[in-house]
Amino acid sequence: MSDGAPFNEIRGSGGETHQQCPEKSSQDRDETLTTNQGIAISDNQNSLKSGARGPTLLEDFVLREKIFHFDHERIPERIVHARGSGAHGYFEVTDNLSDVTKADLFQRAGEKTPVFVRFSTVAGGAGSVDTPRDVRGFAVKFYTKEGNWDLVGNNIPVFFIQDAMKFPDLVHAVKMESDRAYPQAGSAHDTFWDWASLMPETTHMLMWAMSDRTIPRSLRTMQGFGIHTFRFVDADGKSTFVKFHWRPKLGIQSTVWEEALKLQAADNDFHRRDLFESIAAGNFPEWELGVQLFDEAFAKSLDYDVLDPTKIIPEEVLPLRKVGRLVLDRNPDNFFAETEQVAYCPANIVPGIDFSNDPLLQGRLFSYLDTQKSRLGTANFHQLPINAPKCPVMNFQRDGQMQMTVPKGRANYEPNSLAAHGEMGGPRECPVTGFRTFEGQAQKQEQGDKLRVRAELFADHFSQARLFWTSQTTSEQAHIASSFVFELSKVGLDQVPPRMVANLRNVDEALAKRVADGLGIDLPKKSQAAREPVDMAPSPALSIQKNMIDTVEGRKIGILIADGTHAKVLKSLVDAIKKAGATPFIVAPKVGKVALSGGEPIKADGQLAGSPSPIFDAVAVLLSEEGCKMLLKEGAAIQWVMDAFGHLKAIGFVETSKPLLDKAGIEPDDGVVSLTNRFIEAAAKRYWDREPNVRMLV
Ligand code: HDE
Repeated sequence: MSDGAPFNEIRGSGGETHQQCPEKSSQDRDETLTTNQGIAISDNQNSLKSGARGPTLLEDFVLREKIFHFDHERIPERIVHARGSGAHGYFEVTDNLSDVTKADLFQRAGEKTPVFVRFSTVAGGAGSVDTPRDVRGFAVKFYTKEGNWDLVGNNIPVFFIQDAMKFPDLVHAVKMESDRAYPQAGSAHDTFWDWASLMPETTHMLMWAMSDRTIPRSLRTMQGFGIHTFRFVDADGKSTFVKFHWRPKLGIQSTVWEEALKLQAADNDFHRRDLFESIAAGNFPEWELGVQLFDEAFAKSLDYDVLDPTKIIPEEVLPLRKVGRLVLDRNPDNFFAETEQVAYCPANIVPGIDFSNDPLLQGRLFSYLDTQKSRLGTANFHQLPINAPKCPVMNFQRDGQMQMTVPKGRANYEPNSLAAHGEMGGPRECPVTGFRTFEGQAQKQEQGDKLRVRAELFADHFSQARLFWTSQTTSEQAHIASSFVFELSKVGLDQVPPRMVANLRNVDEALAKRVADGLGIDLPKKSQAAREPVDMAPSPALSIQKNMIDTVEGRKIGILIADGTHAKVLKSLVDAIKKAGATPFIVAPKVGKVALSGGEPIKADGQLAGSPSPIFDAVAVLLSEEGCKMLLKEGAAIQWVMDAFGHLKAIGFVETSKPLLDKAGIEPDDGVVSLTNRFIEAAAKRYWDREPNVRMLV
């Protein structure tokens, strides 16, 4: 049924109920429901029976096919990064990179390459929530003219481990515990901290994980990183090391922990919804791609190893070169076909890009293709529309389950002499344009005996954890210390928190003391560092708060109204919000019809109980004296204002709403403004200074 007309219920002669398409006795073939074999279906309501009350017949191929297909709709979820949200878009080069790479996609400023991006949480299952404390995946598939390049990164520039050998242990430890199957999507439990505290190389990443980086406000306001050192290779075969950085145009924004917790209750799909709605509304999320470029000599000059994925190169030491922008401008047509079936793989690279010897990266090169065969069920998953390159694919690989292509001729081997004798000979390798692994001198030097070891500088586990700590604002440090306390307080194994705090003493004594105090345990003896940490100059680029952009663009502002709210005031606020590039969302105790004073009744966007203030970036309270009086007795309204205040958001109000603010215990500060005033300007910020008045952080 393409016209969406309702079905009529018709009584059959035997009293049986069935439904038919109204009016139409015949219709276009391309509108007709069919089986998978293309057979037109006459009745999609009733199975075939022997008599109206008789048994269903095995003969009913329409029913059997429908149920068979339904039975097999689910596929295995990803072992990690199972919950994700994706979007289509493009990458546009703004600065041609031909001086360092021959990769075709970077050659011409202004040129656009189509992309599909998938963001994900790591630990939770596909049906888990969007806002746990967790690292976020940031995977980009570039459909270049030279084949697919996948930059499969995260929103944190370092990783927990240095060697792929430890990945299954990390994932087993962090995912739900294997006997009890909880927690579903978070690291605050015994096995994760037991393992992490025994693995000092995790310390740098733990600092990031305990910071506000892992509770992003939206997927649109996260940074992304390729993490590993990769190589660019130019047309002459010269190699330059490269690290990739995505920077959100709207700046980084995170939530506060309590807000993230409340968001889980308010909207399990908070990030997915935000991404989808923003794109649908034409507010296209955008990032800038920056690269850090360096050579062997620079790498050797550092106190740490650029092959170690637990290390960054501070931007103040090696600034970013801006090379392009990523814009997401189209939602998937179908979540399963695209977001679920997309298969990223760090081994998908194009000529001009190459790997480094980072032992974590090297292990990843094996894992993704391998897991995708088991997840997608066939070695031919590269033929799915979302995975298929947008350039020709020609080779002699044949057959396999779900083969979608129909190769012609009998040339399925190489070399062959068929072409010379009038038959199709098939494709040939090309030494000029084909991918050649970088063979440089330096690469050759990295050889030696076969050893299960790590390079010497990998042993420094704490210098950069300290660098991260010293680069944060006072408020961010309090968040980190409090997160350690929260997570470790969930650990029931008594040996674990002291072991973790013993490691933290190598990062910063004050941090360790705060965590020990917060947990109410004695300060343990400092753990023995494998290599003594060194002090590094703080890197302001590592702080979220130092780099926030004060703007309401792309944000959502909640407006609480009730019967009696003044129509004119509401309209002027809505207009001002829209003008500033934000989205107004009207909340009322009854959603259907709100009687405004001096205007027509309106329908609200959300009902008060279902639209708590954590889902907004700032709020305004527009109640008449009567409306306010009524809501003074409504816990959800008091909580609405109280949460906005507690989550450090701006609150705009009209004078008649003041009793509600008073009842919610709102104390005046820069972020609490009268609506005649500078509300839009105030809404562009979070009020970190307010925090010590609203919660006890350690
Ligand atoms: Fe992954 N990772 N990973 N990972 N990873 C997967 O591949 C793996 C690592 C990342 O949206 C899996 O198709 C190993 C670092 C993202 O579909 C799997 C190691 C980084 C995604 C896998 C790592 C990532 C994955 C699971 C250590 C940041 C989601 C399903 C050697 C640079 C991609 C799949 C998507 C997914 C293995 C470490 C990012 C099992 C073995 C470091 C964003 O193959």
